[in-house]
Amino acid sequence: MKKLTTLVIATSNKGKTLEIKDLLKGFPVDIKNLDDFGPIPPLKEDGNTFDENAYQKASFAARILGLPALADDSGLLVEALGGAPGIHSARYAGENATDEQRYLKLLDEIQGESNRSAAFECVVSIAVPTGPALTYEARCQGMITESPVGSNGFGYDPIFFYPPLNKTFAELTRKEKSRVSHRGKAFAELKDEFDKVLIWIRQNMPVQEVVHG
Ligand code: ITT
Repeated sequence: MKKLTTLVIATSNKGKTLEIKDLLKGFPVDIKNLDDFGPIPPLKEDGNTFDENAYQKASFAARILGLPALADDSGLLVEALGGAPGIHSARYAGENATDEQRYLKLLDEIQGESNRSAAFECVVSIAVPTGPALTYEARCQGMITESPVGSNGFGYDPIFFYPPLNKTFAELTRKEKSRVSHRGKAFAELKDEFDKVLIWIRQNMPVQEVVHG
């Protein structure tokens, strides 16, 4: 039987993990979570761009685990807030805040604002332990609602209205969201060239030393 390439999903966000697993369903990779490896140090994430953060998370996990790793750095850019929370989306309401606390804070910040334009951005990085990485990125344009609507999805989904479907992301099924979302679009590019990605991973993985005892 052909051995599958292992790919570690380097995220501790449960909502993201569910979407990524669905997006990669049927592709010839053996998907592992960080939980499959017991405790590892927290992923470092102190870059100035989504790109830098996605690469930091993927390469850190790849180096520590000795396996190819995929990380996703994403966030919400609100026009009326000059692009905030952007790369600070996860920590917008403090370190241990809940998704609800984050989106309520955002609604509070833009209360009364007529410009509700916003975009989700997503950068996906696939890294190998030796350093090189592949990058995919995409955006999804929408509007911030006046109040939360819907209970699907995660993060800022209840306040992100997607005009083409006349619904918030939290009113869409996972499949519907992935068809149009920032993450769905970034993964569509990745999946389009998945054969090449697998070859790239195999060529860039360090050769394992076989020790005969
Ligand atoms: P990892 O770094 O462990 O992957 P994280 O939650 O810290 O998880 P990010 O640094 O990428 O992830 O922060 C993204 C923030 O934006 C976080 O608050 C998410 O909940 C939110 N977010 C990302 N993608 C989203 C989506 O598709 N829908 C709604 N909110 C999203």
